[in-house]
Amino acid sequence: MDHYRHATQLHEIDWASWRAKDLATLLFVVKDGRILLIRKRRGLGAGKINGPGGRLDDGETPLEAAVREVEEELCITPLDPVERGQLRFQFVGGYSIHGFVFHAANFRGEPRTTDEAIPLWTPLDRIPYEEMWADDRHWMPLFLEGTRFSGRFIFDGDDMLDYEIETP
Ligand code: 6U4
Repeated sequence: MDHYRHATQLHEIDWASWRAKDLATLLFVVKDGRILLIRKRRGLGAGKINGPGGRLDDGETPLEAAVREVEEELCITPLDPVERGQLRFQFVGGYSIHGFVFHAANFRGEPRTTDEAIPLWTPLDRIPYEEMWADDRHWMPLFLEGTRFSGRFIFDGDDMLDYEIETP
């Protein structure tokens, strides 16, 4: 749906009826004072640092997709992931994506580099926001303190034009 392809501000969108073109996941393992980030090697945001994740396959729940994407990208299995937030992105041009953000305190296996990602264990006070999507610096602190969040964003390519983040 390209209905909002010209929107540059959140108020131009009827968020009650807004539906994203794609559903996607992000999953962050946080353990021993470090967060497991990746250098993403392909897909949307290739070259950026982010969490492992990707688009849902047909019939998958966000939780199932979140676990599968971590297994595919890093060769580990996250244990007992919990959803902590949702991110709604409208891009200028019409693309849109609704992301579900999961937290896991543990995992099985050893993170490995794959075709899709390079694992980066990162101290919590050294998160490289300048190499991440522009929205991340606004919700990651909430995520790390355990506060649930819901964010809406308008992007033009890599540029974030408008945003709002709500907490319960
Ligand atoms: P393809 O290329 O479709 O095989 P797939 O793994 O399905 O790859 P991918 O990795 O392109 O999809 O999925 C998009 C990923 O990018 C999801 O993990 C969500 C993430 N993402 C997209 N926009 C983002 C943004 N503005 N901020 C952010 N993550 C974003 O933190």
